[in-house]
Amino acid sequence: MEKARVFSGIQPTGNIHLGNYLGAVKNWVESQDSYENIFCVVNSHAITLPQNPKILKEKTYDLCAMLLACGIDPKKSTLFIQSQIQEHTSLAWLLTCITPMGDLSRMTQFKDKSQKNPKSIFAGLFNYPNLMSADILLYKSHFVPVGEDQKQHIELARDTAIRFNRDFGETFVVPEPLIMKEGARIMGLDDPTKKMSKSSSDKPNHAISLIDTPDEIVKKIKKATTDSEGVIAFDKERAGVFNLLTIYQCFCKQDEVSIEAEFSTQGYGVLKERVAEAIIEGLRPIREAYSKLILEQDYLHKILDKGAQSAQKIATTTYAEAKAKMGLI
Ligand code: AQP
Repeated sequence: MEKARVFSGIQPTGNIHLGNYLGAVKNWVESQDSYENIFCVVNSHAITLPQNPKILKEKTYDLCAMLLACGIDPKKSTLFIQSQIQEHTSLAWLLTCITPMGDLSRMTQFKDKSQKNPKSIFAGLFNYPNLMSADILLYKSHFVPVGEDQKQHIELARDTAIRFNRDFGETFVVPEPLIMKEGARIMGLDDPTKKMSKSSSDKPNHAISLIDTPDEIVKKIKKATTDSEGVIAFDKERAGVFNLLTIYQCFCKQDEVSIEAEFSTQGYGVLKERVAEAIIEGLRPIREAYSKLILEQDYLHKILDKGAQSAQKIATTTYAEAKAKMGLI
């Protein structure tokens, strides 16, 4: 029986952090045997906000190496760079022409990012969800493993697929999000009411990067915001402690009851020590693999070329089908 197809992407903006890993990439790695997998470094999404071209190029390759270090296995998964397959932007245009402006203006990520960058609100940022729909629909993907913040965009991709199929004939698979129960929304350590985000990297204690050293991890976790209650429980109302416990749970894979029992007689000092230890041990193999892979540029380029070739075959066929259905010559 053919396996269902999974597609997901990650932007090469800033350093990949614990939220990206626990909310998305870890899920990609762990489910590689269950699906046909296509993973993409979405650099065309990155330019919806201003980027330094030289740094963007470097970060794109760094992120590819990091995904391999996290455990993306090129024998089981296709890994490629979005801008190498032109059909992503071509299909995005077709989808832009059937997406109501009202739907795009409801996207919370557009509202958040335009508020954060009031001087750089470009049309690309507004149209970002159509490029994301194109990424997913181009590969006729059944599932899209993402963090909770991307749920709204996947709903839009579903609506777009349904609209296209209705108006032009059955073409796209209507995709479904795959969102983890734990880790779907890791919050900022400095402000646990806001999601951990690459674009807040100017705040030194906001996020843990996958390449942080053990000392840096200990320091950041020590400074993480908690509260004055002193009770260690999975209580969503107490966002700081809840966030630390969630991170711990993602690494130790125990249920909430046993974790609460483990800490029932402990204070926040011990909680922070154990959370830091769990992160350091969980990220150690990734950091070690990354430090080797980043030196093997030929190997990296070979994998990316092979990935782009596989992706191109599917992209060419789907785009030709969609284009013809819309009457484009
Ligand atoms: N805090 C988070 N918790 C859980 N999952 C998260 N993801 C992002 N932040 C968290 C998931 O990571 C995947 C890749 O994200 P992305 O880089 O493509 O886009 P993003 O959501 O814009 O990531 P950032 O880190 O928050 O960057 P900026 O600062 O640009 O907004 C996605 O599956 C996402 O859900």
